[in-house]
Amino acid sequence: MKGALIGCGFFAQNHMHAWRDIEGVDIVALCDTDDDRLQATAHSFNVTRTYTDAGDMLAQGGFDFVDIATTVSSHRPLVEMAAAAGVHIICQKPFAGNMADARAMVEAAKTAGKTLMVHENFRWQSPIQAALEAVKSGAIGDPFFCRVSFRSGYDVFSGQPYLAEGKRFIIEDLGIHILDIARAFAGDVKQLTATTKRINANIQGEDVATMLLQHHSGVTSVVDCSYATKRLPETFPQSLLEIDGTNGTLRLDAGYQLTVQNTNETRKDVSPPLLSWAEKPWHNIQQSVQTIQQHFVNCIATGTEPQTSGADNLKTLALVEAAYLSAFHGKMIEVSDL
Ligand code: NAD
Ligand code: 89V
Repeated sequence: MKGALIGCGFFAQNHMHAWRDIEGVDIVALCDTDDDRLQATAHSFNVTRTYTDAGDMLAQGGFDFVDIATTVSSHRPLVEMAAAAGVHIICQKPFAGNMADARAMVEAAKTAGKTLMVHENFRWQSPIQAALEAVKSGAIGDPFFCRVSFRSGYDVFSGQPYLAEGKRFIIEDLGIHILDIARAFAGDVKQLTATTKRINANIQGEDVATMLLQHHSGVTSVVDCSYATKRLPETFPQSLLEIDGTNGTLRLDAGYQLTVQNTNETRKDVSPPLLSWAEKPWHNIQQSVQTIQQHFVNCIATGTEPQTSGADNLKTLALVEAAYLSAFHGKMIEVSDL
């Protein structure tokens, strides 16, 4: 399978390492509007076809899919162009800045008959997958309460300076992952209430968000995120879990420690492996990049819908919109209204 990457920035380097390790995939072309980044990535990964214009690259073709690793404002035009060119698409999160753009992208891929997957990788992290497996096996009975928590003081702005500049920050960038994890455990959401705060005076958006979700399944979830939490040991980028079920409890604690209590107690270290190209503390995220990209390839090969498809991601994105609306208006939001 041949692929092309659009956007050769900070996070795309992880995509490229992961593609290199996925059997049967060859990235044959790269595109970035910034020629320095483009050439540096082409040199690192030995790719000869380089473009500063995605339209030119798509017009020349010669690949089965594009991997869009740009920031959100370019996603809709790039996805629509790729769909019109008749290639499969994997696109980074946040999928879109609003629901209308997201729906248009899903429609474009559907019309083209091509797979569109969102690179929503947090649910693919191996510690989260281990917890999902335990819950799905019935180890704690039927869940009725779920907390997904991400609290950190890590300086994300040095690697991703744009995160300090947008009016929206933590819900759109990070909360989106944490909300998606809540969906993976408890299903789709009926109602959502949120509060937000900005603690860091040097950024434009909110860096603390606390969300209360009522799922259609009857589960209540608390999803809380903060980049203003100065605590040692620093847990970036771990998502911690507390899930209570009718027959027991599951906890994913700091340091990737998974505990399941029912009639017995089992404790497991579910630390992610450190891939050869990865570095701590990002290794958890980096491994999930490899897993999600492998999932994309498998889905194309078997003609199946990816778990985190564009259509599926509309439901995660709706929670982001609901959270901002709820925090702004100070009221509970019916998610189906979005
Ligand atoms: P970045 O700014 O470092 O890189 C983006 C690159 O895209 C830049 O080099 C830019 O020149 C290029 N670009 C922008 N528009 C383009 C266009 N129309 N055509 C070609 N190139 C274009 O950003 P980043 O930190 O690498 O983030 C990229 C995306 O990845 C963001 O959406 C971010 O939210 C996401 N991200 C995801 C994770 C995760 O774990 N899933 C982690 C970090 C970042
Ligand atoms: O995963 C992300 O989207 C990143 C980070 C973990 C820093 O929030 O932007």
